[in-house]
Amino acid sequence: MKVITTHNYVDFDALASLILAKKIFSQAEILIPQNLNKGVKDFLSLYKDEIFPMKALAEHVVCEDLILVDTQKPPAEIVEFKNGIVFDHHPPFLLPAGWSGRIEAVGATVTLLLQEILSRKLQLSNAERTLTALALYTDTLSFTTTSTAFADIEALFYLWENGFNQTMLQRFANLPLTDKQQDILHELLENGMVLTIKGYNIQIFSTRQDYVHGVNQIIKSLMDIRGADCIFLILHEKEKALIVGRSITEKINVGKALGNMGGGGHAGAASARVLEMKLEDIVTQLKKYLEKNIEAGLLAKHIMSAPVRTIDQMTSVSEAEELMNKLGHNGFVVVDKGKTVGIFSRRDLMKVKKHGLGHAPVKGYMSKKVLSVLPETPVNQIQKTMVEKDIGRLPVIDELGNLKGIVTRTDLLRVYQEEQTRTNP
Ligand SMILES: [Mn+2]
Repeated sequence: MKVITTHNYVDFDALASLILAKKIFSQAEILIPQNLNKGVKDFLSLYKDEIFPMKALAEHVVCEDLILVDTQKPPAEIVEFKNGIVFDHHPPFLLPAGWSGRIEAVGATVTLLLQEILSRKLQLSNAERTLTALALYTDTLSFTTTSTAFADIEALFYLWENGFNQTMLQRFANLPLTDKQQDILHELLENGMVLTIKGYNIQIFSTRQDYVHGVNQIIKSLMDIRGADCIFLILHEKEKALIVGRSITEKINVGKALGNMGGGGHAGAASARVLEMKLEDIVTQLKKYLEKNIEAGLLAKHIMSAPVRTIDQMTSVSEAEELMNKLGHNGFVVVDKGKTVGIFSRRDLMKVKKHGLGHAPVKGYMSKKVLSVLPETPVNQIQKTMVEKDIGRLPVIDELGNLKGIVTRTDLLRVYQEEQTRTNP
């Protein structure tokens, strides 16, 4: 007997991978784990007749070939098998000894299986393409996770070229929160703990439930509402807990953080089950790990431009304009006896020019509320300040009041550009 199966709490990527694997291994039988995500359950109740029939994964399965998709760990029900074949996109990206298949860093397992199907010139039905699209969109959070790869976009391209049901995609990929999920979300929002570690905003939420339906959606809502860089959600009952982590920065690897507690997953999404651990101990252990392992991001002093070209507050507006044009700057830090007293920008210049006051000193027209940052301020905090206060340049001033440099939007963009080149060579 040949068996295709996947991980428990079947999500769309797992379900679609079962179906796509069946196309390739047509002699094999799909055995689907008992617990299905809500969206998957709803999808199956609609599409039951259009996709391959599936039997439930029951206890004590002995088989010849085991085809595992979207996971590398055989379910406990599989007691014996001879040949292991795996298609997965979770780390480690290394086939276990004696296994065949593909384990690669892509956004969804369906991407790998679709490549196999296309290379064999096999066809997909509209229902199968719709399911594959659902897997791609949900597993990559609409192509925004850092694990999203070019191959996922190629898969998407194929699906768009050949067509799928977009109404179904919309219906299932953006499932609104159920009443129960909303209740839990509200409860979580009330007890969240906010930590700032090396400039990153990390939030830890917990609830006394051993299982919550649609935990991914709840975390996504928490991320959206609270704007965190990284979130941990702890579902605990007595001394058992499920910890789920999400991170939107490559500097915080939740896969490693939860791997440290016996779990695993991707850098951006992971989970761990722990036994015999109190909530306080879990939080303490997480904090300790993060404090030790989060790489400090870039700081103001690393990206600022220095030395800063300043002008005295008595400089005339027209002189300042001339300097802007000559040096190609869009603003100057204004000083009085070496002390920073304001910023005179091109925006301020435009306002004065309307009134024909070129001879007047910049002192009267500069922005006097100068927000500044310390040389040690992390870049992500600088970005938040710039966005929230809508300012394009921040002087970097040390504790003694000395002007050390300036950070502009251009500096920030350059940092993101460099980061991107590093992740997508
Ligand atoms: Mn997956």
